[in-house]
Formats: sequence, structure tokens, C-alpha cells
Amino acid sequence: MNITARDRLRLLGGASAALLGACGGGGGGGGTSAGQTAGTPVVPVTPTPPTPPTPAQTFVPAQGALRNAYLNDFKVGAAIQAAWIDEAGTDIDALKSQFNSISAEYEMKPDIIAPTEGVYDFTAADKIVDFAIANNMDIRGHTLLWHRTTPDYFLTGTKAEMKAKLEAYITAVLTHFKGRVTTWDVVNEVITDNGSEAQSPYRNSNWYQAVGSAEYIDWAFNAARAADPDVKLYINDYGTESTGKRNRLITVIDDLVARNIPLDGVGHQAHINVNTAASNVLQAVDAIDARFAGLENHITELDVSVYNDPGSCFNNQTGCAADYGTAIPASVIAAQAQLYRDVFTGLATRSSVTSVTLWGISDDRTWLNGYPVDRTNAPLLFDRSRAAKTAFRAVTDPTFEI
Ligand code: 9MR
Repeated sequence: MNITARDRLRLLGGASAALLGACGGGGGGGGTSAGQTAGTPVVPVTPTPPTPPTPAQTFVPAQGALRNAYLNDFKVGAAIQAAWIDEAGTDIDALKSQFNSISAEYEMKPDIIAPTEGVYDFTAADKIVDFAIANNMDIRGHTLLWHRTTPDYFLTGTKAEMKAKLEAYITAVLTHFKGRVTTWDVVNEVITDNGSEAQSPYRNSNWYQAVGSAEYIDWAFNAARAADPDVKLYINDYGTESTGKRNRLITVIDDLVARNIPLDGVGHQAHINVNTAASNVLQAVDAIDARFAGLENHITELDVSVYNDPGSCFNNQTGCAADYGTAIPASVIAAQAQLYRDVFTGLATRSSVTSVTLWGISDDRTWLNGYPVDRTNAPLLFDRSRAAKTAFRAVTDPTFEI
């Protein structure tokens, strides 16, 4: 076949030329196909567009749908990691679009801020706090004292020396964040899970053992109040949805209140699962309300595991529920959504609840993918493709049928 110079010019003209260029001139994207006679009009073959996802997959929440649904009730928070702030993508978009409070997943703990005595590094924490302020969000400071993130140097020397080290740390941290961080979890998980232990209601922790009593709790609250008279001071723990743990927590708060230790609120972590009764979470709030007028309640680490494991799974990783992989049954996703809805709407009727924080944003980045065993979990409001889940719709739209 003979292509003349005039034909070549026509082939390269206008849109056809652009398409040929884009497709590299080869394959089925354009050009002269076999059997096509030079001189006849060239109609470029348009690539087939990708099939659009079904509407269910493309549900995009309205800007502010989550925080606005509870604007008159409580702040809605998420735990994040500082590194996420620099990522382009949907987690940070979801955070900005849907939440109005932030917790640091680990960057505001003593092992990160002061791994060496007296040497403070606020870089990662400041990044989260600055981001929150720039985006009009609250910050829940988490946490000044937790047995799992206490560097060893805190727990050496005499009692007076340990007290001085804790006071120095708390003073430095609260002074640094003064006016920016509105709330601190002063102590985290100081209540025991085993009511028959001698030191119950306190946890037999490294702190308890080093000090020889629970006096370190007083030191922490007193130092925090002295450093910042305006910040809200919280005691935070998990398992308050079960009566034994809750009653031990109340015993400890009774004692703090009786001795005028400064305390503003109770943090309920609420790491629950699809089989938890929403009423148990609400009863934890009601129990605090009934006993302590004036204390606030925060839900601080809410997530709903899709697995209902026996105690042995947590104790020695045996008998754990089998991994669903990514094929989580629709019935489980629906049950999770219903539980989220019942918890959120119930909390909205409790005036002492001023903040509800999810422990993460999307299911692919949650501590529950590795605890109590490595497994695909899906405990949050956004899925692995970072799309809003059924649970998100359940808590933001009362007319949405689960
Ligand atoms: O989810 C947090 C994980 O990324 C950290 O490595 C870990 C230690 O700092 O803390 C995890 O968060 C815990 C929270 O601070 C207290 N309650 C239990 C949470 C899950 O372990």
C-alpha cells in the first residue's frame, strides 16, 4: 500500500494526531489498520472507558456528615499517626472532612516524648497538634502515664526521686502544650482486670510495684493541675462495659474525689466487638453519672472488632475466632453497623458525654489487625479501600436502612 505525503498529513491532523501520540501509534488504539485503504477517512478507535463502580461502592459522605450529626452532642475524634498527615489520600481527607478531634496513637506518650530523662522531643507530637489547630480540631492528650510506655528511668531511685521525675515530666509536657491541648488522659489503665488480687482495685503494674502503692496516681493528677489549671484531667481505662472492671474504677474514683485529687472526667476506651451489647457501654456512662455529679465522660478509643474471642485468645492466643480474611460476612458488617448506631445514638442522649473518639480511621490501619493475633479485622468506619462503611452510614443517617 502506498501512503502519499498528503495522506500522512491528513492522518496526523487534529484530534487523530493527539490520539495516535497518546497510544504510541501501536496496538489497537489508532493508526491505519490492515485492510484500510489510504485516502479513506480515519476514525480513531476510542478506548473503552473503565466500568464505573456500582453506586454502593461509590457512596461518598457529605462534607462534615459525621461531626455535624453530633454537633450538639459531642466532638467526634480519631486517633492518627503523625506520618499520615503528609500522605496524599483518603485517610487524611476523611479526617479533615468528618472529624473535629484528634488523639495521637502513640506520639504523645513518654517513651516517644522523653525516652531519655530530661531530654524532650516534641517533633511528632507538635506535628499532630499543629495540624489539629490548623483544622479547628480538639486534641485529646494521650497519655501522661501508662505502664506500657514508661521508660525505665522513671521507676528507679527513692520514692521521692520517682515523684520528682514524674512531676518534672508532666510539668514540661503540659507547659509545652498549654493552651493547645484541651484534655489529657493523665493515667491510663491503672485498674486491675483481676479483682481477687491483693492490690485490687489497682493494677499490679511496674508503677505500682516501684512505688509500693498507687500514690503515683495522685502525683500525676496533682502535677498536671499545678502545671495547667485549665486543662481537663481524665482517668482512662478499657473494659468499663463490664461490671467488675467498672466497679473497681468507681472505687478508685471515689477515693480520688474524697481526697480532692483534681479530676474532670472518665475515659472509656470502648474496645468492643460485634457481640457487645450497646447497653453495656451506655451503662458505664450512666454509672459514672449516677455516682459523680460534675464528672464528664469521654469515649476515647472506640472500635468494634468483627471477632468475639474467648479469654484464652487474649491470654495465650488460643481459641481465637477464625480469620475471615477479606470476606467478612455481610451479617457481621450489618451487626457492626447496628451496634455503632446504638452506641452513638445512646451516647448522644447522655449530656455528660462530650467527646467520642475512634481508635483509627480505616480498617487497614488498626492495632486490631495484629491483636490478639494477626488477623484481618475491620473495626472502624472506613474500609480497606478507604470508603465509608455501612457503619458510617448507620451513625450519620437515621433513615439509612442497615
Ligand atoms: O494503637 C497504639 C499502638 O499504635 C501503639 O504502638 C501502642 C503503644 O504506644 O499503643 C496503642 O494504643 C493503645 C492505647 O494507647 C491505650 N489503649 C490500648 C491501645 C491499643 O493497644
